[in-house]
Amino acid sequence: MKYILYGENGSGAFCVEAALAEAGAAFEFENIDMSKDEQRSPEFRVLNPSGKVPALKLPSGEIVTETSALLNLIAERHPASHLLPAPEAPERAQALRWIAVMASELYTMVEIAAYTARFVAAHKGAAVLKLSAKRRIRERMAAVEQAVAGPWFLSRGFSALDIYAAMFSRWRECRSEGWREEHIPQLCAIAAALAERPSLTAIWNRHFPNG
Ligand SMILES: N[C@@H](CCC(=O)N[C@@H](CS)C(=O)NCC(=O)O)C(=O)O
Repeated sequence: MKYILYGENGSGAFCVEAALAEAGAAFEFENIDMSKDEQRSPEFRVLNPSGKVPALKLPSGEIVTETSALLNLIAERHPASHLLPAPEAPERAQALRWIAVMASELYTMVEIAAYTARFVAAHKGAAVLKLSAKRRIRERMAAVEQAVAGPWFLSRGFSALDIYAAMFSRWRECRSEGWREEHIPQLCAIAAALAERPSLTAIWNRHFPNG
């Protein structure tokens, strides 16, 4: 029995696919074309009423959404992968903390930056809101950078936090004018290390062909 991951290359589906690959889990990737708004179609909303990717169908047939929940779930169901520190292990609390920060403080802001018209009509300052959201994303990414132990996010080594944080660092909001090289160099180094990781190279290149 396989997992089925619904998503698109370059989207939040990356972190779930990377976690599944690290866990050695069998899965299929089902493309949801966001350029055609397929994530908001009635068919897809049966899987995720929020109209967003990723969604994961578990081998049991149950659907789970939300990247933070999915990273936790995959780590829990595949403990040998050590994607997260075990309960009671050092750094467990900080791992949960920073996953929650990225899911709640960063990811929600990405929707405002990417789909500003959902929040304010164009003539009511959409450009200003977009810029403010982008600025907040960058401030928050810089705070995430400060939490990185180096060379990986956690001092114990590679974890799901590297996958999650590196994904945000590749998105449009962090991409211009050499900003990320200057302000989030440790996250850039983590992204480069993920691209070199044998279990992730092909997945990384498919999702982030421009690095
Ligand atoms: N809270 C969700 C956010 C998911 C999300 O915003 N996904 C984006 C793609 S990266 C999406 O589907 N956007 C399309 C839309 O909002 O219409 C999660 O953590 O999974």
